[in-house]
Amino acid sequence: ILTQPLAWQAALDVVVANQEVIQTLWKAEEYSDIIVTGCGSTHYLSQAVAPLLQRQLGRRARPIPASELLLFPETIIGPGSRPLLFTISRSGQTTETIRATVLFKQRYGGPVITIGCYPEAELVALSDLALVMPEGQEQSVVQTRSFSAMLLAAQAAIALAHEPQFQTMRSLPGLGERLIATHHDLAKQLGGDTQFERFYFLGSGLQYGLASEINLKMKEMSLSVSEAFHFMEFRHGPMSMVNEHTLVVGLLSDTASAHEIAVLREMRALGGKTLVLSEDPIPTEAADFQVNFHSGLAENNRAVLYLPLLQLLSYYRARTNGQNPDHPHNLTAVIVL
Ligand code: F1P
Repeated sequence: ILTQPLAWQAALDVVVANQEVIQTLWKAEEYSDIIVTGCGSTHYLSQAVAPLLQRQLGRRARPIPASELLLFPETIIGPGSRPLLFTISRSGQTTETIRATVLFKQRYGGPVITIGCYPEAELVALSDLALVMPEGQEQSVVQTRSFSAMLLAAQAAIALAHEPQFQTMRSLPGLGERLIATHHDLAKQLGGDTQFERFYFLGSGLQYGLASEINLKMKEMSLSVSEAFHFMEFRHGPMSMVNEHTLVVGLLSDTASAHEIAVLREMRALGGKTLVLSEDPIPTEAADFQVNFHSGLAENNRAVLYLPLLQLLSYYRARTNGQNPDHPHNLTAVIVL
């Protein structure tokens, strides 16, 4: 978790090395829309990448779990549509992702991009363009460094559609180092706080995918009660679970933060504690704990920044619960059928 900024630098280097081919692909007219796919963590990564693609490239983009694309392709790809497939997989060996890609190529024939961490993987061989970062590899079953390196590679590749935005992202490895150094203690304190029995992670827009991923970290590493919701959705039922033993973690967006802060204020009034991650400070009546770290980057480009801290929160919670955070119950690093 702590070495992630090194993998981020590698991710930026891989994107720079493929700059021309990426920019050509973004402008190509051979595809009409984009399907982003993966499994588990890499499906959640797809949920962050698809909104970014749609926002930055102006093309329709949807995140679909690889198993759904494999088993129900006709419910996803409509008649006359000519999609590009954007696959994400740490191992590049997950059966559903590979089979969905093979089916996609046979049936629809559109271009395939993949992001992963293993150059020799089957998925890499199946793709027209592969952005591969061996520096993202990790021994842990749980995806941490790999996830943020793959997210950053996707964000940076998409930012290349608007060159000046890409340039701002070069500061991310340094910012990440600083953020970890300044806020590690808070993650440790909250992860070790046994008053918390339930964790809710809230994020909207592209942050929803990250909230979902961090919820998964908390669940698989520490076996705690943990869920992710879109900010406003949380008020439509799930908030009945909020009590004084609840930590609600909010990942604020750039464009809807007033609504998001209102939800957090409401959760505090119900007795929950809140941890807020944002670019600028928010009113103290909405936050028990705040991580405001002014990066100067737009949400589209900085999303990766807070991940190490939230992974650390799950790590310390796992230690507090007596779990081995590297080896969750019932889980292996790659799921092959
Ligand atoms: C997908 C995945 C991982 C998860 C677990 C099982 O792997 O769901 O996200 O941590 O280890 O497999 P991949 O396709 O990204 O390699």
